[in-house]
Amino acid sequence: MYTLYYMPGAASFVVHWLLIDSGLPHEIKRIDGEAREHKQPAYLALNPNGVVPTLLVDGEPVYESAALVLLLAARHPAATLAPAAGTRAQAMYLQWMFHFANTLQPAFRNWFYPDEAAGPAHAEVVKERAQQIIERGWDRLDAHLAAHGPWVAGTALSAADFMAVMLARWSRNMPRTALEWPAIARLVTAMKARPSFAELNRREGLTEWL
Ligand SMILES: N[C@@H](CCC(=O)N[C@@H](CS)C(=O)NCC(=O)O)C(=O)O
Repeated sequence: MYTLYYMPGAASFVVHWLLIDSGLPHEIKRIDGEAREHKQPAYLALNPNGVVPTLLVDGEPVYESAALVLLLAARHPAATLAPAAGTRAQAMYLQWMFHFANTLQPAFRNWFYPDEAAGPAHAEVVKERAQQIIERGWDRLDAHLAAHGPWVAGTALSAADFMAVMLARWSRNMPRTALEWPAIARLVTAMKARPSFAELNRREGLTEWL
């Protein structure tokens, strides 16, 4: 049994999606962002960074969404969401998961929290730079999918596809959404067709980008 601490549509989205898609027993606990519950001592004891997601794994808290994606895929091989060790598919899977986590996610953080990096006086320039990094990320992902896809790890679906779609979703109100890139749009369409996607949105109470 897993327990996921989440906020609707946040970085917890991909973890929640994998739990549903793989049919893993879990419960969810919604964090009240407005009340800043994620900055209160009870939550900070689970995740000292004060962000979501946190997942209780065998009763112990684990955080960082990308780590949780890799962890769930590794712990549940029957779901076949992690390519076999030593394969080219595994190399692509790990490369893109780390690229998502190290480059795209921090850029989205800057886009959504532009005051954080250098204070409110520099928010506009931070956002501008974040947009450039994100769009360059879509260029690269799109080219990769067109050449090696249709999935992030090549010819088979993996947990990295769920991560890619969460990030694409975050771009929905940006000047250029990820759906402007054709190979990414095809991936998103295929992933959205999974019944788990509708169920996830229903459970998180999300009505946009369905
Ligand atoms: N690297 C972290 C980032 C998590 C993160 O930034 N979560 C955001 C939502 S997407 C959050 O909790 N924001 C609330 C806040 O920072 O106050 C992860 O991937 O788990």
